[in-house]
Amino acid sequence: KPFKRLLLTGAAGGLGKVLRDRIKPWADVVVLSDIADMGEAREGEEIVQCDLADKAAVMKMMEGVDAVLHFGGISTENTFENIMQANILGTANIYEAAHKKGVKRIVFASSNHTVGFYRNTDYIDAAAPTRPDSFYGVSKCFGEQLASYYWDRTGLETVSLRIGSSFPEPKDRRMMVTWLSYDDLVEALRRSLFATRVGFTILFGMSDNEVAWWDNSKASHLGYKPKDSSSQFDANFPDSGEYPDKNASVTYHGGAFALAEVRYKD
Ligand code: NAI
Ligand code: 15L
Repeated sequence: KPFKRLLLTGAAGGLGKVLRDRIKPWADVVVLSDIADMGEAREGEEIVQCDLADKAAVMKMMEGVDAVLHFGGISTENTFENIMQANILGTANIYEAAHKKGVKRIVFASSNHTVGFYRNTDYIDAAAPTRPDSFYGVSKCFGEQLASYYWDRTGLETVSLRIGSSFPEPKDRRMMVTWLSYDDLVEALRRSLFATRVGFTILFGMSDNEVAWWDNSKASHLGYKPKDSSSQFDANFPDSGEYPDKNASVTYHGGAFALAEVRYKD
């Protein structure tokens, strides 16, 4: 198998549960990590339950690891304090430990909310300035900047996968544009882990949907070619034909995250 030890953080989460079995062919041992319970270790698995904000625990968990799929953290908007611990400090710990333990490559589960304040009339690529729509989005921008810094400073490579909406099916009209099927997610990870050189690369995680807001030409060296399309769900979300659309959540790439009422209040 290509890796001896592959670390997956966020293993108890929605995507972590999907990935748990599907990444097995890539490593002798998959190290599964989360702050939440992950059940029993199965064959070829090791389980480390810890808080990513705990630097010593992260350092220990990184021992002997070849590559990291960093999916752990808070995955929607929250207080800055909570985001700071899980996503900002947590990701900084992952990078420092990875560097210290000689990890070669990280795939960072970034998010479309790094650019959530672009509008549905904007078509952007990886060179577009970030426009985060939430503290959550800001924390993902921070993770991407760490990736850039560690690449330039230490040679640790990262693909920042700016995931759109990775669920079994699109749940609304916006997700017809942002949807990333699980099969395409796995393919994006496969390409990100096994492309010869990635340096610091940003890849938008979307399927081959009919409408796109994001241009992946700056990541063409990964050779990622999605196979699915949200068009199979067309009948579920007919276009209203109105402009501007009454459904304000389709105005911004980040959807409802960009709407004022989502602003997190203590
Ligand atoms: P999720 O919320 O289901 O999973 C995240 C996991 O991280 C949870 O199991 C949680 O217990 C764990 N976690 C939270 N704080 C932690 C801490 N301090 N220490 C250790 N573990 C901690 O989210 P989901 O949907 O599985 O997403 C996984 C990753 O992908 C997240 O980083 C999310 O931001 C990112 N992502 C997901 C998208 C999607 O469509 N599902 C879209 C864009 C990004
Ligand atoms: C994300 O970043 C979230 O983790 C996920 O729960 C969805 O909200 C997704 O983006 C999205 O924008 O649809």
